Amino acid sequence: MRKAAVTGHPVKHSRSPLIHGYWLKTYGIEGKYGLVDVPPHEALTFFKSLPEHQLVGCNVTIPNKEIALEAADIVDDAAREIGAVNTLWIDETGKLQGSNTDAVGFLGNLDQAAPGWDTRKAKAVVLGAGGAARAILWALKQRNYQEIVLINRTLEKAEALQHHFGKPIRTSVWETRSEELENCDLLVNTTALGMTGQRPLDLDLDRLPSTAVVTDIVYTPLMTDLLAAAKARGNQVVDGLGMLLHQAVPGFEKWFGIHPVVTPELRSLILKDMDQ
Ligand code: SKM
Repeated sequence: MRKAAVTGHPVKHSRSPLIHGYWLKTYGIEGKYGLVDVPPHEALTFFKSLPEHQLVGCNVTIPNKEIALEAADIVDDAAREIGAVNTLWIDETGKLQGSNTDAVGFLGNLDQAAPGWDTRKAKAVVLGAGGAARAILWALKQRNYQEIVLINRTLEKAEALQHHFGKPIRTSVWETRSEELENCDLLVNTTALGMTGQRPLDLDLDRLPSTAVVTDIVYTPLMTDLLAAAKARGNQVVDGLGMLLHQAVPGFEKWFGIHPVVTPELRSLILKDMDQ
């Protein structure tokens, strides 16, 4: 019986067991997907000894993604350039491989929820320069956005990412966030502002073109203030839950051998769990 798990610290809030459990059942696979709390000081040893924990691989969530990058014997371009690993698996030769599927999850979500979202790609505005922003910047570069404006409250953090990822990223100070929405085709919030328990994201959408797509990587609540305000003025909006569902796809395929589909039924299952 093949077993995988989500690892993090804390981790009990994770919906990954529900997602993978749904696919195991849907495809009739006799596998298991659990949840293991791994504190950062134990993470390197844990990742390097997955077989001893009867695991063929695992998802890695906060705060261990950089440690997982260090633990892996082989990492793909996405993980190396993003600087974080969220999916680990043991390959046929016994080596530990690592990937970052958050970027793929971000793109998969938009492709499914807003087909054609990247037809116009003159300008994307990304709010926030934390860990999550790295995967988003990498993803948008993959789709050849002409200009990506990175805005963060601490400009130095944005500048460090701009330096790391290079063109076509340009930084701008937090005070310009509403002005920068002029001619914007895609607006992405990667900050925690607007999340349950956090302050709201204070953003004036007046200059945002009505054709712009707006997405938030936060999914609690599903309809953040940003998405509600954008929707009310006619913009197409995409919530963050789909990113979580789509980032899970490559891991499941590596561990259990089937490329699973993100279905409306799976989404409903997670939404039902979130209501409880
Ligand atoms: O990158 C993902 C991770 O693979 C799983 C996860 C979760 O279970 O909450 C969240 C993200 O960090």
